[in-house]
Amino acid sequence: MKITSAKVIVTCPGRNFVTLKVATDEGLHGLGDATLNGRELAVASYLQDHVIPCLIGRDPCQSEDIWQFLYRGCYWRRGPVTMTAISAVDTALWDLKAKIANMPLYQLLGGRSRDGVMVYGHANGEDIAQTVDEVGRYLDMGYKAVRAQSGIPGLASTYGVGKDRLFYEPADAGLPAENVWSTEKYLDHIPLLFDKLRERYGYEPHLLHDAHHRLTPVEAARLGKSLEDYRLFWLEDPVAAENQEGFRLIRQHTVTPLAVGEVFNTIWDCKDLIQEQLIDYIRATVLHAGGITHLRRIADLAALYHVRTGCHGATDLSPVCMGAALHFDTWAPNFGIQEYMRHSRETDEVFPHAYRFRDGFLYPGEAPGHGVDIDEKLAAKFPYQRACLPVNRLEDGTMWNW
Ligand code: CS2
Ligand code: MG
Repeated sequence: MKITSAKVIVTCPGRNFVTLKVATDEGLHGLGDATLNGRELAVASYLQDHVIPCLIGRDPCQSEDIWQFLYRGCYWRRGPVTMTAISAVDTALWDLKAKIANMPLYQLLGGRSRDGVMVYGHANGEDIAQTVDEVGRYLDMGYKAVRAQSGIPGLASTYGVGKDRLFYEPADAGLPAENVWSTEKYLDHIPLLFDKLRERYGYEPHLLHDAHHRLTPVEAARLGKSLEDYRLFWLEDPVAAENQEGFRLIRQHTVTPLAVGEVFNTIWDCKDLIQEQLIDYIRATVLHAGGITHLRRIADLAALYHVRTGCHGATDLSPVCMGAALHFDTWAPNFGIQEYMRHSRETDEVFPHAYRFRDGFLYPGEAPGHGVDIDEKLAAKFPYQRACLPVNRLEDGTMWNW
């Protein structure tokens, strides 16, 4: 079998998605998500101009060798653009291989390790009262785990709080919107939110929170400590993870579990965090960390150190990524939880999929491959629209992490 063509499909059914479709001489095709929020066309160009020409004529079943060719064979390794492109190729090849085997992808990975994939939803509100109600809405839908994000008094906007309650979309402007941030206001507010949440819903639901890289290690340590009584499932991205020594300091001060890694591209980004047991959950994804081939290596390393998986699953990861992630999650022995931000109706229509939500769990379905396809005619009706993530400034104007 040979790869005869590969094409990049860019579509914007409410938000931009980049999809790679790899076809063979035997009439089968495989799909991979190649979406990098706010940098979509950079990946599309990397695929079109540099990667696809190298794929034509190769045996699609040699997914490992193709991965090594694109990673090891490339002098300029790693980085989000390159690794997203490699992920797309790898996901498409695993999809193809499972279709050739006529099996759902999880079977090729080692079969089912669990019945369903526990997911967490993203509840948000302008203030504590609204956020508490929104968490209730998710619990009513059957969710066992909910991430709670609330507006902060005195700040016009913050990460996680959108215009629409059920669909959170941060890339909402043609040029980056400028937000204003105050760590002091945030640190005073968040414990009050979780106090109210536990008061209303008790200790059974899993509650999570995303600090979105905005704290310094000592501030994160303080937040983790002040949330201990509310028993979070995890505190996500407490600090920007470039300087990973910071996690040692956080760890020395708090037993609140830590999750990190949605912006990681390779095992090298998390190797030390995992080996030193500085985190509890690794959030790397099929989409941004080298596809199924590489994410498996990360998960296997993590398993040795009691670190579980908690893949990123925001709306900017397409249903193609979600489908592949659910097969990975169904297999991974050290699976922890899967993020699930719902896609809009238009997105779900462009990407018909086999996965289904029921009572707080997602199920990948039994279709051969990862079970997600693309309706190209419909996709063509939604042309690309430039959209950027916001940036953050402190109250005095200093640039900060968004
Ligand atoms: C996030 C995302 O879902 C998450 O945990 O941190 O909302 C993130 O901001 C976006 O995926 C950025 O593209
Ligand atoms: Mg996050």
